[in-house]
Amino acid sequence: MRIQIFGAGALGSLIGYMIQKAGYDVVFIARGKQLEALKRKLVVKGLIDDEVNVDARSKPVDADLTLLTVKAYDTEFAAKTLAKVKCGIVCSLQNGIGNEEILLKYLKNVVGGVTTYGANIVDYGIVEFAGEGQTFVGDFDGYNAEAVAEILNNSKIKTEVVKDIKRRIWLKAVINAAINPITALCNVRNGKVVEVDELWNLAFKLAKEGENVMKAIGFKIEDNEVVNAVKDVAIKTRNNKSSMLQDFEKGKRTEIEFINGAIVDAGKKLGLDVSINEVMLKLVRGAEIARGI
Ligand code: KPL
Repeated sequence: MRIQIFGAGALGSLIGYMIQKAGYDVVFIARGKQLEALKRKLVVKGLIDDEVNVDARSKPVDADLTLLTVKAYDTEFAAKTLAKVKCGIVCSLQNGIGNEEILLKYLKNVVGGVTTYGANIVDYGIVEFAGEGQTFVGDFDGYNAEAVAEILNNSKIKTEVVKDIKRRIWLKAVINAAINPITALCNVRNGKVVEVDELWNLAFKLAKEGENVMKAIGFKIEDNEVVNAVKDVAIKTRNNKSSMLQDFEKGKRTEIEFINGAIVDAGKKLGLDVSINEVMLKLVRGAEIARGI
């Protein structure tokens, strides 16, 4: 069985490593300096210390399962590229809202996923395994989530099949919307979002706006579930630099439009107040545009 990782960055490389270690045939799709480094070897640090040779390529191949780990703004390009090969089941393990819907425009057998695995790129070809997380998958098109979960669980990536994957994708995005832009704009690690009153006040409002949008869409949300989840994630990942802060530091484009931007779009359509999310969207996107990104 051949498994392809489309977007072998931090998370993709770590997941690919674990699947390869479990004995599957894995192909890593990457580009630029990351691809060149992976062609030499993949180094894993942190919770695991290891180095392996991997099959790294620039273009996708025929596979039984494709795990998609590209940034949300690359999903459309990835989907079009994958449509040219027999990419098998396609499971998104990305951040942000709307990835699966984009995939469905071009591909069949789409599985949605969310993961809280912690992975950071130390340097090209070197990934830090920062924290073991939980992974949830659920079907969007067809009935393949069980097969995906089996492969991931066989690879020691703890995965559960759920019926409410859309809700979980939204919840993760709302949590990211409350933590990531604050950490990026203030240049702080996740813990500061709860430790500094001024920042928590803002995160709380961001979470409440996201919660209102989720409720209006029809997702089942307990009172304070979102706010408590934001607090919990910020505390558990207190020493992490959020993905948005890491992108910001590297001068790379962030996923703000697929996180706060998606909440703003949905909230406005529903006639809800999403003004704080909109401020975050404009500040982060504005900073990117000002830097020519
Ligand atoms: O998902 C994350 C991210 O950085 O994108 C959190 C959970 C905030 C961890 O850093």
